[in-house]
Amino acid sequence: MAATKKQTKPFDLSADNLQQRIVHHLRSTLGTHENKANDKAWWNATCSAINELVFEKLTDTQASHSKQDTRAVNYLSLEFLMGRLLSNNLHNLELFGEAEQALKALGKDIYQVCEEEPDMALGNGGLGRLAACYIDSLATLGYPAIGYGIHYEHGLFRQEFKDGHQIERPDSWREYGNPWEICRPESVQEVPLYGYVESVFEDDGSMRKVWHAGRKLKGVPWDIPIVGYGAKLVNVLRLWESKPGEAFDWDVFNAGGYVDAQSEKAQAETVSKVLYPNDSTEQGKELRLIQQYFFCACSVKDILRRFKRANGNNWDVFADKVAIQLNDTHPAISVPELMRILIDEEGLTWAKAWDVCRHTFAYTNHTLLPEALENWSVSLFERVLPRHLEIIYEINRRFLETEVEAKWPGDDEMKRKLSIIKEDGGRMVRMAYLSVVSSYKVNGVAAIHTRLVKKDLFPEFNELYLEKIVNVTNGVTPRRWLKAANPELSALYDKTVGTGWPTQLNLLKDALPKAKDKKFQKEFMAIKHDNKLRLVKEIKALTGVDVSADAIFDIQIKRLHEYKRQQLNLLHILTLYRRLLANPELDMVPRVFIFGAKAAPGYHMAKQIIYAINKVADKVNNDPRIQDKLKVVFMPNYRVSLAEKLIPAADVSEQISTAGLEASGTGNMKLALNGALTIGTLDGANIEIAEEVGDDNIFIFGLNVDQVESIKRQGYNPYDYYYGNAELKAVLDWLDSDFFTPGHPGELSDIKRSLLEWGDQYLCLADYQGYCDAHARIDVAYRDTAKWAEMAIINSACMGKFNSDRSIQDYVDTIWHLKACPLG
Ligand code: GPU
Repeated sequence: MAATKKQTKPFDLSADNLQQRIVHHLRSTLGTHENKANDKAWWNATCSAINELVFEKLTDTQASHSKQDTRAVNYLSLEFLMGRLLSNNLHNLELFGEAEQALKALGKDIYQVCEEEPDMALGNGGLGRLAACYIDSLATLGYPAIGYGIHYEHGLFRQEFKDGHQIERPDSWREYGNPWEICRPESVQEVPLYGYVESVFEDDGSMRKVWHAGRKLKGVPWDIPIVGYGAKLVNVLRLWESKPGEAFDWDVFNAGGYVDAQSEKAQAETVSKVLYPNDSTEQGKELRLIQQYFFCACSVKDILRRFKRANGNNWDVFADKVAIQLNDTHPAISVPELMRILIDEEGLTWAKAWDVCRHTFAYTNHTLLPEALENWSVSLFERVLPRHLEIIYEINRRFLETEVEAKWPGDDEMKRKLSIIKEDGGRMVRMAYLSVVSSYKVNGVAAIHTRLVKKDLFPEFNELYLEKIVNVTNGVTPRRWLKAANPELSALYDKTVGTGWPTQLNLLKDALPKAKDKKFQKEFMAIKHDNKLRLVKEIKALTGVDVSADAIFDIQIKRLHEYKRQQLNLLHILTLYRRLLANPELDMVPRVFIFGAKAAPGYHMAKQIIYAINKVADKVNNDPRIQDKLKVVFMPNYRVSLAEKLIPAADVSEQISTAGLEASGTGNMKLALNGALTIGTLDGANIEIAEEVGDDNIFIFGLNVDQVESIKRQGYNPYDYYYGNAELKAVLDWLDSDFFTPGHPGELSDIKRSLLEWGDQYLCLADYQGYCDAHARIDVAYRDTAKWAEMAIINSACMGKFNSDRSIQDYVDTIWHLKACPLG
């Protein structure tokens, strides 16, 4: 062998070579030419050039996996919030520099080319983005894994503002095709729905159940290659698109009682048409249940097909080869689906099938909010999935009669309490209970969240199943959220701690001795300033508002939800504004409050809060009296690619949920990693962030979980705070006036009502003063530029724990037990 030199990069490709490949694709794949290609074509050609390399590794990976046949994890999620892929793939292939050079030689700026890519917004928020980080980490660590989800035609809606109101527009991420995906017609699956169940008696006296479907859909798989960092292997994200099934039996269709005016084709394609835009709330809609079942049925069949190809009918080894992770309860129907296939189609006994399931499924819980816990009406289930309902009944019967009875003999109250079928107030299937009973492990997503899952959500299950509930604290991929999003800071870290940090994020700690070093502080803060200058331009372009990079950039970016308390942020902004109007000479460091958030289209109060922030922004930003000390910006259409611009420019990170309600949060990790200081409650992963950075380097305020519990127990009365705090009363009363909505008094009154008359469910008023005080501490701290720089450096350098590679390794060690299989 000639090559003795260790090849460190996945591909030894020069910029010249890449340039030729891009030009080749421009001409032969896209049929255009360098002289006339637009930026979209350049983007497309670059993707195609990269894809060539990716597919090579994808094929190798698949061959190597079939040969090794070790356990793989199947990550089932209704959401994968991927964002853009080009820059990420270039970084993971370690070809970003070469691509930059190649495009430059062709007269193109790589950042501009990357801007052409539409976000793959197949998710709502944290849960979907977590899934995206996790498949990146799985590939990076070389673990065999498949992500399974839905190939939505329309991802999360595009948000526009009209007179301050949120308007939802359809998102069409693949209107002109998508260069990353590969259709796999050879792996199409059929999905039955509706109809009825027949009991068939065999000659030997045994009985078998046959489900006669009323309707059949076809699931068409689209594969997106997932390149891990260093491209040790390429996994796939397999997304199912729904199409009408081949054979269609009208008699059964009518017998099943499902009648609808729309054509069958349109109906079939409706199933994967659009992502439900609710974050942490469930509405019990029929189409949503069908979406869930559709993608579970396709995925389970696909998993079985691969298993059988390697192992035939050797069901004894199924769980040794297959782990299925349920990303929240959304894919929980895959449990009765696997039971159904094993029993009705493969002829296994109940006991054997159940044993297989109980060693295969694991479930991640992402919330304690009661409105997010999925309960499906029994009658809906019966109509859409009659056989699955029977199976759930039987799972429940055996669970109650054996497990619950053994633990709490004769305790009918306990049986009622733990039943998978909720009987009072309309019969419902409790999907969380089904998931806990069927899984071999259940996990929460941050230490405090897991503690509360055990204590408040599933206390009896925790007693019944010792050690089933475990914690895996969330994480984020440092490749996207530092290396790609913040190239300057990445270069500084490369220089300071070496280039190993994108996988070994703990290495950032090696920069800690420099936290007090004046020169390092200057470099660190100069980078922050550059990032802020870039954001200043973006703000101007998107909102028309002028802001100064010398102000504190105070950023709250996340879904709009009352428990996340954007309205508390607003109350504080109003407080500052009032103080400034009373005293324009007030000595305060100029602040820019920046928001990014989408509201679920049917969530009235969330939309009111957006409207209020926009109206306050209009007024504040155009008030010459306050001399630019205060600016408020609501960035429209918050999404992954916008987060990548906002996060590197943040000074302050708002993580202000009511304690006990944010399961983890992941934006908190990304912002701190990029040198923002957190103002936050002792909630979710904030607690673990505080542990990592130390109490002196974070602005904690407000009630903790125990205090929230006790204040609620005593009977919380928001009026006590209203009448007890003159400033608070004044800003709340302000909302009733027409100051912010000239000629329309009362337009913002619902916010006040929700905080007083309607009980202030999320305790904003109780935390108001503490929050204002914490902001005052920030104002003081920011003036000491050296100290602030030191704190920012400490925050960034101490985020090693929140690498999603660590989370994935935790999953592997405590739940999945996988063996890494990197390509040789
Ligand atoms: N989360 Br349930 C969502 O984004 N959507 C959901 O439907 C549910 C939970 C979030 C949690 O709110 C957030 O705290 C957490 O960090 C994230 O999931 C990932 O675990």
